[in-house]
Amino acid sequence: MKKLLITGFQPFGGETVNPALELVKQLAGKNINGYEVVAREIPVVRYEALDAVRSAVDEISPDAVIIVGQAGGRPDITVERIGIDVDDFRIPDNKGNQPVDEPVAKDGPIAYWATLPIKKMVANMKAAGIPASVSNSAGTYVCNHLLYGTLHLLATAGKAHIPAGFVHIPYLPEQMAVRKGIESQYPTMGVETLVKGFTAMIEALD
Ligand code: PCA
Repeated sequence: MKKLLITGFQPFGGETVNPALELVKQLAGKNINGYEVVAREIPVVRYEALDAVRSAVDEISPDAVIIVGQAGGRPDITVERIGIDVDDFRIPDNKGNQPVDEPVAKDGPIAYWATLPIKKMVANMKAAGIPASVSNSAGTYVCNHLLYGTLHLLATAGKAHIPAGFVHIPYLPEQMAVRKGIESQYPTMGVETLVKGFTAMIEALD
């Protein structure tokens, strides 16, 4: 059976949960569209995140890679189109790194397109009744770092044929329930809805 590596980030920025990690735990071990889903937890730390993906790719030899992160404030599931060669962290990562306008890879190209079928993934989710869209920026924090870094890693390892990319997801309802005032007013999506969306999304893979 083919293998899908799906990764979820640890909590960051003062949160005690990351919806990405909660989601990938639910998907771990499932068989969807002929793929065995293999889940891994990723630290929100510059380069350590990339080391974790590199080891997982070496260990699992996946046929596709989907990296998942939280995009607090976004209302739907967003499939990222592009990763760019810059680290410009508005808040420090979980080890205190806060690069300003530094490259992810010094001699890398300025950007990589995600190699997943992003339009089909979005269409499948919408057909399943789950709000989803293409996003044209994964930001300049650890998520973009890992998206760009993974695509660069695959390209330079002769593995560019492995479809890979990044999906951002909203906050969980539980995260808003513990906040007060205006900070509790962000859009949320529950984990059951996320699982339904990702199941439809994975059906879009070849
Ligand atoms: N979201 C952050 C990093 C980890 C995560 O889940 C981001 O969007 O960069």
